[in-house]
Amino acid sequence: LLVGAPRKRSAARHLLTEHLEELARLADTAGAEVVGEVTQLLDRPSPATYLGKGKLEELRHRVANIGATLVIFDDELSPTQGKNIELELGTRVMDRAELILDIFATRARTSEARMQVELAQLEYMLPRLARMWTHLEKTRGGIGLRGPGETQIETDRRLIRHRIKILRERLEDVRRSREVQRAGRRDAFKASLVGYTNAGKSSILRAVARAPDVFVEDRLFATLDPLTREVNLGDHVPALLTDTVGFIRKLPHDLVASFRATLEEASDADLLLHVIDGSHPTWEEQVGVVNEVLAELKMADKPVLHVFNKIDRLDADALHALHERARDRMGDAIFVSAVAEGGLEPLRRALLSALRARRPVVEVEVSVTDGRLLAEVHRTAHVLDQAQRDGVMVLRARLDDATAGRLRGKGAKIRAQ
Ligand SMILES: Nc1nc2c(ncn2[C@@H]2O[C@H](COP(=O)(O)OP(=O)(O)OP(=O)(O)O)[C@@H](O)[C@H]2O)c(=O)[nH]1
Ligand SMILES: [Mg+2]
Repeated sequence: LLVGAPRKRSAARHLLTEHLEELARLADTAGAEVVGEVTQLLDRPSPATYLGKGKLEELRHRVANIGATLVIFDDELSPTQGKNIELELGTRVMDRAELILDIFATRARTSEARMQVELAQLEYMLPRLARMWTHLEKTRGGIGLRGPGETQIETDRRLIRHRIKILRERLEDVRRSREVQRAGRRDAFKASLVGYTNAGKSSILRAVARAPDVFVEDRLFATLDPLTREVNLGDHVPALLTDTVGFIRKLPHDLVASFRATLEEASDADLLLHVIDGSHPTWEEQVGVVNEVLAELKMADKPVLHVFNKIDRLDADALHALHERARDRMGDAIFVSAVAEGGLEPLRRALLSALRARRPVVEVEVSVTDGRLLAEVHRTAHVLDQAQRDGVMVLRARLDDATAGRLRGKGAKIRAQ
C-alpha cells in the first residue's frame, strides 16, 4: 500500500500522481506487489505520526481490508514517526529512502557496490535501532525484554559503528586504487554518462561502444557499478565512456555519500553527458534532481552536454516543443535515440568535437637521449607519429593543456600545429 502525502504548498503536490507512479515502479523493482494507494495534502506533518489522526485511522482500515503487509511512504519519515505508525498499523512501514536502499542491496553485484550499500544501510539503521527492536519484542511477546533489549541496543550500536569504520576504510582503499588506475590512463579523453535512472545511459553506452554485454533493463537502478568502454570515434582516437548509477528524487544522502568513490570516476571526466529521457512527462524535474545530486558530489562545475534521449518516442510536434523548451532552459543540448538507426550520430559528432577542442594535435620535441621524457610523452599523450631530426625526436600527439604544461616543465618543446 502506497502513501503519498506532500505538504499543501510544496511543489510536489502538482506531481503527486507522477511521484506515486515512480514509487510504484520502485516497489515493483523491489519485488512488492502494489495493492492500493492513499493520498492526502498536509498542512504540516505531525511530528509523532506524520499523518493526522483521521487519516491514520483510514489507513489502518485500508490495510486491514486489503490485507496489505507493507506500507510505503513517499515522504521521509523520522525514526519516531516510522515507529509510531508501525505500532498504529501493525504492519511493516517503510519510507522511500528505505525502499531505495533495499533495492540497491538486492541489486548490488560487485563487492564494492555491496560494501557501499551496506555502509549506507548501517548509517540509516543506526538512529532507528530502537524501532527494529520493537519488531523483535512483538514477535517474542515483549514481556520482560525491555531491560535486556536496551543493553542489546547499546551492544548493537557499538558493533554497527565498528562495522561502519571497517567499511569506510575498505572503501577508501578501493578509492585509492581507482585513482592509481585513472592516473595510468590519463591521456585518453573521458566522458561520463550521468542522469536520472532509466534515462537510457546504459543503452547509449551499449550502442556507441558496440558493446552488447552492457546491461540494459526497463527497471529502475539497472546499473550500480560504473562501467567503462572504449569508443572509436573514427579519428584514430579512442575515447573512454563511463556508465554510472542513475539518480532519483530523494536519493538517500547516505547512499550518495557511500557511492562517492564510484562516482569519482565521473568527476574525473573531461565531459559529463547528462542523459535526459526527453519522452518523460517530468523530465524537467528529473534534470533538477540530477543537478542537485551533481552539486552534492561537487561536480556542478564540470563541463556538461545535455543529451535528450528517446526522441524516437516523440512525434514531430512533441519533438519541436522539446527543442523549444530545451533551448530556453539549458545551453548545450543534443537530441538522440539509442534505439533508432543512426540515432546516436549527434552524440558521436559532439564527442569528437569536444575531444578535438580539448586534446588538440601538437608537435612535441624531445632530445633522443632523454629516454625517460620520451617514455613519459608516450604514456601521457596520444602519440600519432614520430620522426627523428638531428638528434631530436619530433612527435605529433594529442594532449590536453595540463599534460602539455607538465611535459614542458620537464624540458619538452611543444608547438601548436
Ligand atoms: N524508445 C526508446 N527506449 C529507450 C531508449 N534508450 C533506452 N531505452 C529503454 O529505456 C529503458 C532503460 O534503459 P537503460 O539504458 O537501462 O537506462 P539507464 O539510464 O542505464 O537506467 P539505470 O541503469 O536504471 O539508471 C530500457 O528499457 C531501454 O530499452 C531510446 O532511445 N528509445
Ligand atoms: Mg543503466
